[in-house]
Amino acid sequence: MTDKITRLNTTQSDFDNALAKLLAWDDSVDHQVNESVRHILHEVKTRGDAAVLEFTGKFDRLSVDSMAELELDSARLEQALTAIPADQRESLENAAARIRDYHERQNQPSWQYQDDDGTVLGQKVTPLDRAGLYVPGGKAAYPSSVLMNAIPAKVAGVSEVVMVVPTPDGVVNDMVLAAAAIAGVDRVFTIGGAQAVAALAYGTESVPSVDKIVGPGNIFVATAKREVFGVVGIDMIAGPSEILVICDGKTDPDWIAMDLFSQAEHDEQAQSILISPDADFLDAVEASINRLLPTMEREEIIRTSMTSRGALIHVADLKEAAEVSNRIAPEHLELSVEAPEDMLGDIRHAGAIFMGRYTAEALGDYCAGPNHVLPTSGTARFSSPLGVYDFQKRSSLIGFSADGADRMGRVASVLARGEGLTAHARSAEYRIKE
Ligand code: HSO
Ligand code: ZN
Repeated sequence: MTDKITRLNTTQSDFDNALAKLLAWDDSVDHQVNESVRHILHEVKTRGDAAVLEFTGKFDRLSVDSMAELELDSARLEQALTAIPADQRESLENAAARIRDYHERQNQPSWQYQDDDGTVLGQKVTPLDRAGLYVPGGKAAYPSSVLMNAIPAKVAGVSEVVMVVPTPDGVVNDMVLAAAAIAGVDRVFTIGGAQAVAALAYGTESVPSVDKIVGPGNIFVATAKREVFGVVGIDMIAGPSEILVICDGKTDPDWIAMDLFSQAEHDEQAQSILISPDADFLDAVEASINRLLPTMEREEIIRTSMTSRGALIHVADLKEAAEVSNRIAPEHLELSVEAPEDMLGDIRHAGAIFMGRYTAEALGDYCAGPNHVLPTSGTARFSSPLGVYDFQKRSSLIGFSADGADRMGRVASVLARGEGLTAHARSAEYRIKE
């Protein structure tokens, strides 16, 4: 490695600053991107299919006469299932079954309870009618992400999942289509970019408008999602992948090096950090990194990520490791230690926690069962993995008995008059007994 990986030690006097600098993440808005996205949104909103076709011709070099040519029917999805190698199909099916099982446990029932006077209060859970799933084209087209986004929607009870996936130059990824078939995606359009987000948000003659748009995408897609938020719901704006490994120094250093690489290979801006109380172990992992890096297919991406955003951090003990980890609030946290359960109480902010030496984060990316769409860039401080609850909403239920209306009508009346809202007060008072 020409550039070295950053080394930090919690005893160094400028540790706080050094850590803040390491985590700093530039997500400043690019005005040029903003402007072109706004233009695309406006065009699709006002001109529908015609605009989508034009932008698809321009950006994906796909010139077709009608949107019908950009929709793939279920026969095409079934064909993809038979086109991919059998082991890929089996693994997708195996992963899908585990993801489904896990997410089924997230389903929360509606509930009601009754006051003594017969008043009923409760919460009714309803799935969204329609969800839109954005799937990137090209090198970031992950079939696993199709499963992770579409299965929770289906488990939640969403009636129609509409997937969009760009196919630049007409190149279709059969594994993505096979994943869509397995996950139960209802409709697929081969469109992408801001124009696809606009079509899902506003609807066109051919593309139905959805209630929420989920799924990752490039800067144009992310900007478009931000812009249409409010017209539709969105999941989150995902930043680059992150992994934080806390190791007691007793795991094979090669395993840890590869775990760090596993997220670094996603993106030059991905962030892989190792924290350990064992300085010799940090040296050993660094040696593994240097030895293994030239063997990696994505060597250059990993090198850039590891040297620009990666770090090896020496701490006093595992307690301090947990404190530093909470400040980072990583997307993925591996507890590669003897007794991970003992550390759990100290861990407060992490998208997903991987417990023990055998739990490679990569298993979570594909087939453990929990979702791999997780909060990044420190947002695990206040948000959660994508789940069934993201595809449902809750309505409050309120049903007063005559006695309840009498009792609470008096309270409402006083408060309404205090706010100067007489119609509210009288509406409550009509139902008060003489
Ligand atoms: N680690 C990514 C998800 C993914 N990994 C997809 C492999 N394929 C989310 O941070
Ligand atoms: Zn990954």
